[in-house]
Amino acid sequence: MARANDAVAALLQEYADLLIVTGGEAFKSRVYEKAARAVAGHPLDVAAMDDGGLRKIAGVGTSIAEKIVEYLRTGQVAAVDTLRLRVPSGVLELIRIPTLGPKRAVQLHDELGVASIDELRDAIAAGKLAGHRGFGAKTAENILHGIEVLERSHGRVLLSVATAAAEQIVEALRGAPGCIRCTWAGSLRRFRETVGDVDILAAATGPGPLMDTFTQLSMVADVLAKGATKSSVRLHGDLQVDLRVIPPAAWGAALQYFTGSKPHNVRVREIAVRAGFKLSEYGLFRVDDGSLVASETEEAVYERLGLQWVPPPLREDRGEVEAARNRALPALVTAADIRGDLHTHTDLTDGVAPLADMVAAARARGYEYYAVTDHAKNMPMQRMTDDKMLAQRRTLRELETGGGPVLLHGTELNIGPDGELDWPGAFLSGFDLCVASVHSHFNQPAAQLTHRLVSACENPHVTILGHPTTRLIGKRPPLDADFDAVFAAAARTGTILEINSFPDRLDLPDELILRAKRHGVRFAVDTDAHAPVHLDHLRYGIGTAQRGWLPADDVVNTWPIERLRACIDAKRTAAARS
Ligand code: DGT
Ligand code: CA
Ligand code: CA
Ligand code: ZN
Repeated sequence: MARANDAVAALLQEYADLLIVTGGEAFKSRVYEKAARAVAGHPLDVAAMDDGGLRKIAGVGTSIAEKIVEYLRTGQVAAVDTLRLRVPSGVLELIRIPTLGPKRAVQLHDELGVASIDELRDAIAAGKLAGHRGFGAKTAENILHGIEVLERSHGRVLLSVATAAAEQIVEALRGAPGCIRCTWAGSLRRFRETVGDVDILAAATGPGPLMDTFTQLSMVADVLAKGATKSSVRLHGDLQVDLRVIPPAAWGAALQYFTGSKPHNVRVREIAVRAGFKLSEYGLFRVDDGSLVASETEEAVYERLGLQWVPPPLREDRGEVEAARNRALPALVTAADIRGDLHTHTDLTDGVAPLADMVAAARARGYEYYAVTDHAKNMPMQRMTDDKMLAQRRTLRELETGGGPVLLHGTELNIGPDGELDWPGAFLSGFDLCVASVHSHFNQPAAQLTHRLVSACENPHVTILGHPTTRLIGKRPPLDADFDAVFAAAARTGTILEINSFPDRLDLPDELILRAKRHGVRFAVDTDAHAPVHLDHLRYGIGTAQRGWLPADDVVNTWPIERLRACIDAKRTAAARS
């Protein structure tokens, strides 16, 4: 929303899907898909670029640039609209199922007459898919999974999308006359992976000008309600935003109330009631004489209840209130603790920026170290070879002599269907570190998936297990593996678990971080950046780590480089001894 890139990328991806559905050339579809990825990862806002600038983006030629310009000018693209009209509306609905894909959506429509998600669910239940080419029992199950994922995500948006919108709105409101403070609360402040609606809170002397500014923002599609203390709008792209304006003296109490979560607030209110208080969005009051006890800051509200201030990511009723009462809340890891990134890509594989640009971006962030981990050779699409990898290593060493972060040469290995990796130990030992991830065969039986992940942990050269569940929020469910067994193997072998910061991954998710922590595992908060702008996604990974109650010491990329290297070497030598 702050950048037009995401909307443009979504449109290009839709066009790629529509080309397949309407029987267009697969080649052309792939061109649009590639351009969609490049636009999403481009450092500059496409809304601020002219035709010439657009055509400099990798994979964007004349006709794609024209479509982007048309979209930015008019909000639509005639070619996309034309294709949409050629596709039955039922098929358009089916394409949205993440595990189905455009080709099979058409097949279902043409061969079975399925024209909606409900009809598809009925057809599967009646066993009608059986016997149709490409639709085995496993496929049907997989489609049902996809429908479930789609319906669960209904109406919720990714944390990154909500954050971008909230930042823009808060900036506008802070400039409005009479605004004293403004920030966001709700699930967004708690860093939940998806957000139902954005809750903005402002303290002002008079709410009028804020409500006017808010409802007149150019990103607003509809004003749902406009009042003296509360207004609600729907943005282009469907996200709902609520604004509450409160008197400055109530700031702390209101922020506490509207940050939630509801279960956390229930716990806190119970404590208030037992102590003879009443807690509302206006303040903490004594029940006997109605006098105000605290309201100006959140800290004061928690303090008067005998509690430590609770960081918002912890406010989920997972034991944080008890811990706050015992002064036992963890000192959570913050972005300022991070010394380097351990999982990033370049245009040698599917990144969109050259090595030198990625390194320059890492240097600009002030990182002490930075690992480049392009995809390994068993992923055919990436066209990786031993020679290319070794050549990249030489370039990396040359870049390092220019100052800046210590550069680590790594790779992202593919954990094969039987747990095998891309290269033998002799070649792997040449890397400073290796990330290993599952990129294929997601639907194997649980025991086999567990075996694959455990085997990867047991390889002495595997430093980090990348995006361990492989879920894509709203698109692909997590692997059906026995994660407690995987975490136990990671702890036993000294394998680090990734917290991937990419907004549609956030993998490991918070609940699995909590489980893994009980096994005594260490974590790495990485961005998996495919472009310089992606290094900024770190904040979402940090928020997720905080929701998993992690202190800095549990996160290896807060450590000095010597300690990190010693940890990597320790795993390799322990394996060599045994
Ligand atoms: P979301 O929007 O579904 O991602 O989740 P939240 O947590 O942002 O929920 P939302 O927007 O309904 O409400 C924001 C916060 O306001 C919520 O976390 C707690 C507070 N809140 C809203 N309504 C109530 C209520 O009826 N009772 C209490 N105790 N708190 C409420
Ligand atoms: Ca909300
Ligand atoms: Ca709300
Ligand atoms: Zn990966």
